[in-house]
Amino acid sequence: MEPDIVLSAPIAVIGTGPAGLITAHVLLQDGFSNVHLLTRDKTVGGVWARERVYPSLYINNVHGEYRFSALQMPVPARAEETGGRLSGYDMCSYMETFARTHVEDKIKIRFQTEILNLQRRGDGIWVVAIKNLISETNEELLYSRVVVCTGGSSKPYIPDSLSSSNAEKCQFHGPVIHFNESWSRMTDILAATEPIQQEGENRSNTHPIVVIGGGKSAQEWVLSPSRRARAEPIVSFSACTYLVNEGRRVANVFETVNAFVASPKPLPNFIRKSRMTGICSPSIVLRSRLERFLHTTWIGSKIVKYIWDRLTANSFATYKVPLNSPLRLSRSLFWQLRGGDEGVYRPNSYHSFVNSGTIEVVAPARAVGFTEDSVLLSTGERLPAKAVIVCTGYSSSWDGLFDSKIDACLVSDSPVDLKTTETTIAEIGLTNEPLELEAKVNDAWDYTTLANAPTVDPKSERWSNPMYRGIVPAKNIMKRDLAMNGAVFTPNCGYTFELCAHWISAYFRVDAMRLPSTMEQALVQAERNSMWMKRRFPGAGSYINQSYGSSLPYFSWPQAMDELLEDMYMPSMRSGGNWFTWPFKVISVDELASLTEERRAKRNGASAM
Ligand SMILES: Cc1cc2nc3c(=O)[nH]c(=O)nc-3n(C[C@H](O)[C@H](O)[C@H](O)COP(=O)(O)OP(=O)(O)OC[C@H]3O[C@@H](n4cnc5c(N)ncnc54)[C@H](O)[C@@H]3O)c2cc1C
Ligand SMILES: *[C@@H]1O[C@H](CO)[C@@H](O)[C@H](O)[C@H]1NC(C)=O
Ligand SMILES: *[C@@H]1O[C@H](CO)[C@@H](O)[C@H](O)[C@H]1NC(C)=O
Ligand SMILES: CC(=O)N[C@H]1CO[C@H](CO)[C@@H](O)[C@@H]1O
Repeated sequence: MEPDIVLSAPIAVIGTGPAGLITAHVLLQDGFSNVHLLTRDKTVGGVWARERVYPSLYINNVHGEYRFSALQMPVPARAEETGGRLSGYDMCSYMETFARTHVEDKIKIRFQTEILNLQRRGDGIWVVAIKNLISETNEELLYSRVVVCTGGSSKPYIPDSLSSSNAEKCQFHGPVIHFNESWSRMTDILAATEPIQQEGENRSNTHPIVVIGGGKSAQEWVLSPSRRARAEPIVSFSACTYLVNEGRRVANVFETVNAFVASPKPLPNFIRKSRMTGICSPSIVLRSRLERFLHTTWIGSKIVKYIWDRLTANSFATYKVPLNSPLRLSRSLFWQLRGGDEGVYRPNSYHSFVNSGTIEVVAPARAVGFTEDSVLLSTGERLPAKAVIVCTGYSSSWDGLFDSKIDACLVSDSPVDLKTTETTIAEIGLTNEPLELEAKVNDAWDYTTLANAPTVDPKSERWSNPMYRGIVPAKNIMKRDLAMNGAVFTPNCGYTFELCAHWISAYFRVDAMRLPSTMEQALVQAERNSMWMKRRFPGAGSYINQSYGSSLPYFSWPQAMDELLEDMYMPSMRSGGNWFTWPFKVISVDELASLTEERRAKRNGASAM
């Protein structure tokens, strides 16, 4: 195709979270002239949108880790004490500014537009069925290409037994709310419960708000209602007086809790922001001699184990977590995908409140249902409750997007014949079924650091993720008309989403790239990555969904990012350093600032030849 035809063809970018915003920005920078950015929200930011963030939300990242190269982020308040920890509001303001100055200066975002369904017609055109949430009408839009940036935390998952309809059946009349609505429905929650009248009052006389789940959302939430927070100065709750003054009794139920990292002082940048953690985590390819030493020799594995054990011990020590504390009901940091980063000690954090008994913990236990006035536990116990917050995670936001269940909602004179619609999902191969290609994958990954993996139910390992690099459905790779951004799971979303956006743009532009040359090769690579994910993070399939875990480099994200750069024939290892200093060099997203230019130069150089 002629370059100007490629560049002027309409592209839909779905979602205005960080991934959608940076994808639109990079495509526009790259010369695509017909980019449409759609979201069902009223404002930009996704998880960090103004309609979602709430006062006590602090994120796992510190200043500099979660931003894009085109815009600096102001240093957050009290950075010295907190190590630069970012709040939900910091993220929100940043995303709003980025959208205003780097996206909305070129295109108009279409808000309150829910995507119901994506289907590819026989002629290759994407038919995007949308619902206009203002006029309550349905419509179809046509695009040549689609980038799905709908996020990992936009479709709440609630097991049937804990749903509000089941609660009603069981005559439990208090509010039962998924975490995603906990802030917007705060008044209901508060109305259902009485505050503790004074310090030292016998708490067991009031029924608590029961928070179900041991993940980050559960923890963050229970922070706000605790009256203790009021007195503590380190993290500012000034915007939170509303909540804090409403001190409620809170009980948290979980089977296992997230592992966490904390240290008495903020970690220095040469550890926190360098390749250090990445090197100490085995990755799908061991790219350096140092990594091969650490992960394939006996002595290397001892060093790696020592480092992770120290980090864990140091974190427990920082919070003085007693040996019998439920906070120790976590998988080790090394094997865990959902570690929380607490940074430094905070007297008013979840962990402090559990230690002091301000937050009651019921664990290990699983909530399995309701009675009139309590939550039913797997242990047979009944936990009295007035209101319930269900923090059971999210399912894939791609579920249902590509299937034909929505056909009934389409406008009746739809030009799309139904037979075509049913085949989109099959055509792009976005299933969860193992591909049975194991025999074609040669890697055994007999790393010494992967010995003694935790055992998991083999049934839970019957899944596969047929995405190439976590970005493109492998089966669709030759078509170059569909990609996803936001599903490569790393602790540095800013860097990852920006680089994935470049990869997608290069892929759409048909730039010279290192790509599989056949669909079959792409499928084998996708299966290889699925096998690796199961090996590296056993059991992950039971809670990681496609839209936030299509690929799981996690700690080894710098290596995965280098691979993406090399896919575009761009220089990798951009943090530099010599043979001795490279592991300690700080990785900054500024390394990507000139990538559009570099890619343009390469493209022009190549076509001049
Ligand atoms: C409580 C909480 C804490 C977190 N903490 C951290 C952290 O500390 N560090 C970190 O890196 N990450 C954290 N995350 C993960 C967070 O999801 C990512 O940081 C980031 O927001 C993902 O960006 P995204 O653009 O992929 O998706 P999102 O931010 O989820 O944005 C998705 C966008 O897609 C839109 N959308 C979805 N479906 C449709 C549809 N059908 N039609 C139209 N629009 C649609 C949404 O409206 C939204 O605009 C946290 C998430 C939660 C919920
Ligand atoms: C929470 O999820 C439900 C179900 O998907 C959705 O209808 C609702 O709008 C979400 N709320 C927020 C605040 O995102
Ligand atoms: C608190 O109340 C419970 C039940 O009403 C009672 O069993 C318990 O002894 C009381 N505790 C204190 C410290 O008064
Ligand atoms: C691979 C997959 O789909 N995993 C999970 C997605 O999320 C739900 C709820 O957390 C799980 O039940 C799925 O197994």
